[in-house]
Amino acid sequence: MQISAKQLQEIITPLCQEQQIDLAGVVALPHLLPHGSSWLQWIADGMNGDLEYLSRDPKNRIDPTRKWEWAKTLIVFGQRYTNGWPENGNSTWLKHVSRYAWGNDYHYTLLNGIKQITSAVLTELDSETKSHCVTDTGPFLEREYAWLAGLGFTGKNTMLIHPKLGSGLFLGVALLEIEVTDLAEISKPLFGTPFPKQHEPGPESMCGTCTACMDACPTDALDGSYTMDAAKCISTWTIEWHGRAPESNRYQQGEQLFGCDICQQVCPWNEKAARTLMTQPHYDYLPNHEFDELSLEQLMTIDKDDFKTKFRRSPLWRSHPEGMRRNALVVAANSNRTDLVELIADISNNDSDEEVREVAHWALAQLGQALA
Ligand code: B12
Ligand code: SF4
Ligand code: SF4
Repeated sequence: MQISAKQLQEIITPLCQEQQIDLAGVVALPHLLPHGSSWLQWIADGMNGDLEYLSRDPKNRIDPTRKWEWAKTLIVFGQRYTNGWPENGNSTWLKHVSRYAWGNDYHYTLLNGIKQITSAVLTELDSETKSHCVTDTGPFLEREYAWLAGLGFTGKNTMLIHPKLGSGLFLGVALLEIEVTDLAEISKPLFGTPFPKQHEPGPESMCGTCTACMDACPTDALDGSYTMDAAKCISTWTIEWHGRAPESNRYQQGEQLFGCDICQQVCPWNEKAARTLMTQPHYDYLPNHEFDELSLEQLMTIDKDDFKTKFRRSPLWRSHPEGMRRNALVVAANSNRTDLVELIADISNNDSDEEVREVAHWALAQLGQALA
């Protein structure tokens, strides 16, 4: 089945508005990825920080038709979760948590939006062709497709940045068996604020001589190659490694409990977005004020059941209860919370998890030095 790009644009525009999705663009498959070899080299160099899922299917990530041989079109979607930085994270809780995790989990909100749009497109076309929707978790180089589809450029902080919306965007994709013709007749992207040229992919990057993100990164994870050493990233430590920051680097985590936004906070494109964007992002991403009263004491001792009740629908779910306890202990040590010494001593003896006990011992040693 075939459909023209203009027809798809007409169908998709009201659907994106309905789902509060800010950007959508199309890539015809198969498509050569200009940075595909750089991705393969990144994996070969072991820059993925033990994130095993990335090395499982590296070639599929540069050609989805290896796995979904019926796929003719990839639509990539972008959904804002912030109006740029600075954000008014005025509660203690919000100050310690990365902006993307203040509200509900985008793995539900954006994915649900993409599924609704895809199914409405197929219904409109009276088509029973195949489709597959995914956000984040599938083997897709989402940022590369987003750039190819005209949604933004790559920054030295490795983020996909839209010149007007900044980098506070989630991405997700839909594979369609439908072929989209006459792509050159529409301006990119298919939906949302155009960026900047028509027809051809925009510039790879618009960073120029700026190095603010590299200079600000506390762990030197960014080297200007538009990729990062994931083993050095605080997001990896606090989210993916479940609170296992390397002992000698724990001080670099500072007071960050979950994720890290430093390389986005300093980016001039995000400052510009914060000055100019007026509309709120999707309401699911507004701060969940139920968490405002949560204290470090509670997080250092949170058990499985309490963790499940509080964080089931939140991105923090990914840290696991033990990871949350470890992260909270590191924050307590790094913020000189000497008032918590007794509780931390108790954790160092009695927590059910050996690694939590080890981090508590470390935290006690740090706080002991602060007291001495
Ligand atoms: C693994 C992963 C991580 C890892 C590694 C991140 C990284 N930079 O590689 C860790 C855990 C550190 C991480 C952290 C975060 N992540 Co993450 N992460 C992913 C994931 C699952 C895969 C990314 C990946 O493949 N990395 C490998 C590198 C090599 O690929 P890449 O990042 O796509 O980079 C491209 C460029 O490097 C480019 N390239 C290569 N060479 C060159 C050369 C030039 C000149 C240029 C211009 C480009 C270029 O080509 C690459 C491939 O096309 C994606 C989802 C997905 N399926 O894509 C989300 C994703 C990238 N993460 C996302 C988010 C929100 C975050 C955090 C902000 C969360 C937080 N606050 O803690 C941080 C941001 C940290 C940062 N500066 O990247 C969003 C990013 C949205 C956006 N606007 O870019 C994504 C897309 C998830 C989503 N669906 O929304 N993440
Ligand atoms: S998220 Fe934080 S640690 Fe990771 S690259 Fe950016 S500034 Fe560095
Ligand atoms: S801070 Fe500067 S170098 Fe880094 S992504 Fe933003 S514009 Fe590019």
